[in-house]
Amino acid sequence: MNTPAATGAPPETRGLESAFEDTIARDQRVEPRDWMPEGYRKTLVRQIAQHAHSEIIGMQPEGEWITRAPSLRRKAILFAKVQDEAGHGLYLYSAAETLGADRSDMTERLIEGRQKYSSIFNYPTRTFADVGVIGWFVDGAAICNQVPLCRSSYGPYGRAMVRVCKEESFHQRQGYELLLTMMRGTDAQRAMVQDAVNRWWWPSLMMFGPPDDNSPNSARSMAWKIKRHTNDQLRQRFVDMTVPQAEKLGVTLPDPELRRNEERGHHDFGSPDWAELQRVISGDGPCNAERIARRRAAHEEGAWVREAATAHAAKQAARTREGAAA
Ligand code: FAQ
Repeated sequence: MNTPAATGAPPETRGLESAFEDTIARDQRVEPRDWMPEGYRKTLVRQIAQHAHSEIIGMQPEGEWITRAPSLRRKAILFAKVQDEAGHGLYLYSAAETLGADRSDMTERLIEGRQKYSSIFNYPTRTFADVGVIGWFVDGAAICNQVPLCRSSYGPYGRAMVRVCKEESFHQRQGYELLLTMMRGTDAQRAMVQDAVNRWWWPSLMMFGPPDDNSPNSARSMAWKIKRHTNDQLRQRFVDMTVPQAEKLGVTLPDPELRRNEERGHHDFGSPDWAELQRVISGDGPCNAERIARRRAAHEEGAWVREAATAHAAKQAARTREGAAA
């Protein structure tokens, strides 16, 4: 890591900067009250805002199936999962607010395409098997990515991740259990599961971000211990974890290059289409326009709720002030 002098910090912040670096070096937590370099704050706001937006936009692909879930049990489970995602978004927006970000500003930036959300939520959910595969792959990838984030150097982010990961674990299991049930069903159901696996496998690998040699933020974020592993390390972990689960389920992962490499103690696998990831990130995926239009409409339709809540909070505050003055 750069020393304060090397970063060109002005003399008045040098003591603060070395205290910050000391906190990072000793694996302790940086808290909102602590001094932090502007780059650290900006990196966190970028990542946490993107993470929060992903949870909120991520409600859409599965949310579409709530009214069409095949039984009351499946409907209740899916409802609970989608509600959890709203909750995750809210914890994460709150964590970003501890860094001075403003929630309505973040929402504006999302709607205007100035802040990102995960590429994975720009793919369509064609059948109910997609709901199971999202739980298995997408929540499974989220767990791989987020368990290390529980040790992220920024306190509010790491703490939010602890609860989020517990809930993601339930989400992953409900998806896998749904797929096990479908695989015990008819040939048509088994074909539906395989088709969903084929469509979601590569986009799920892309969730971990570009390869390490093309990941501009990784080195800095790892030096600050915001990220604990590189994109490729986490992708590998996900593949290793998922292959035996696919075997147990009885589906084929759509990668002819996928095989166990005993020497490395890992699975070798093919390369995702990185040009596709770039297209989807830059707004040209199958459902980008639809997802943002839906989010924009929900935001506009919710304006009256925000206005009413603000007026109510102002009234309560005035009453408290009057009570204190009496
Ligand atoms: N999609 O230099 P890097 C979930 C951007 S939550 C879109 O490698 P970094 C739960 C990246 O932002 C899923 N953009 O960046 C759920 C950067 O652009 P920027 C979300 C991507 O930050 C389940 C640029 O590319 N999880 O699934 C993607 O070091 C089911 C260069 O990339 C998180 O956000 C992508 N896939 O590493 C919900 C976890 N990949 O910002 C509902 C926290 C990269 O400079 C249903 N985030 N980009 O303009 C992270 O761990 C990191 O931010 C990475 C990217 C790993 C996503």
